Amino acid sequence: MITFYSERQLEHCGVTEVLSGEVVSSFECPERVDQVLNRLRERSLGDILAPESFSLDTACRVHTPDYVEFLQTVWPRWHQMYPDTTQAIPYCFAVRGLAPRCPDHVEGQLGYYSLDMTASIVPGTWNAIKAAMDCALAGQQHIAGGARSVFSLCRPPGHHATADQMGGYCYLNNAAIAAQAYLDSGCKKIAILDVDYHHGNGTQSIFYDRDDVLFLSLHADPAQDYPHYWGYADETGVGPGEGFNLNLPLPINRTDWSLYRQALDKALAAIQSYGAEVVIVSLGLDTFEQDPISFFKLKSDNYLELGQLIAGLNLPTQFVFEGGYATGALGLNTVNVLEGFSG
Ligand code: Q9C
Ligand code: ZN
Repeated sequence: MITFYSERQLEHCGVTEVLSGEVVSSFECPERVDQVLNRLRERSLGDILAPESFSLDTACRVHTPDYVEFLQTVWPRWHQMYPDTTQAIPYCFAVRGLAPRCPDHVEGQLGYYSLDMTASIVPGTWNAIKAAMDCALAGQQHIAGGARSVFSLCRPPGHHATADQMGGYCYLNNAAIAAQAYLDSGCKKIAILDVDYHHGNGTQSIFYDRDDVLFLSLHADPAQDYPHYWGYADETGVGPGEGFNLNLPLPINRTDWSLYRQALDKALAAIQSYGAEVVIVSLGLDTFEQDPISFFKLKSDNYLELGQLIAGLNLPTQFVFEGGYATGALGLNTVNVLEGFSG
């Protein structure tokens, strides 16, 4: 299996985030991809290629152009206003009750275009976001060209990003952009299977009123964990999208492989009856038992089986990297999914 990866993705390195009210170092760090790359090379999974540079047209079909423009320009604007700081973090928000008006001030815009405080901006953030998107689109082209599978090693991740808001370490929604590219090149039905520990609220919201993308997510019950406001089982889509959104929330304290697998079976059956032409897997590895910010109990061997079960769909499959913060085992767990898939 070929991997698409660009070193430019290392240019984003958040400094700090707030966890349980305390300021800590960012969990979403460049070391994550180093671990995955090391393991990919060790196990000789396949070539690791740098993607070409794509235009922003497809991104602007799933995101608003003003949001994409904001992402490109926010760092220089912030830096000009606050030259002695090392990162921009949103901290005032267009919360309920306030007029949804986009202000001129960079500090106000950070909140306007954010869901939470975890999407920090440093000088290299845009380069990394753009390179991650390029990996997603290069992977899409590879599958469209006839490959059975591909791994888009995207970082920063994407599945929390909505049409016009960043959050949960996500800026551009890499999986959604790939899905749109398949549709624009003639596919009619795409499934996005999101196995990250957290609900893929961004992907859900982008395709919520559409029937050309079936979105399925297995995740921590939003009543118990981030992203808190989305991910319930009764969110099934709206209008033409009704019935094309499947949330499978799982209890945070007793989800091990056997419980996880039951939900996965439901999701795989739904993909089959939908008749998807391509599956995009939003591949988060934060379901791992040792993940520092999550509570599921999956073990490293379970990821081999996860890959095997996805392969059972017998569909062209694009893996798009999302979360996973137990850096020590992240390479092993990621490559286990890919090897399990390849057989
Ligand atoms: N108490 C991804 O995995 N903070 N994003 C959670 C938990 C945000 C995770 C705090 C976690 C975002 C792509
Ligand atoms: Zn996650």
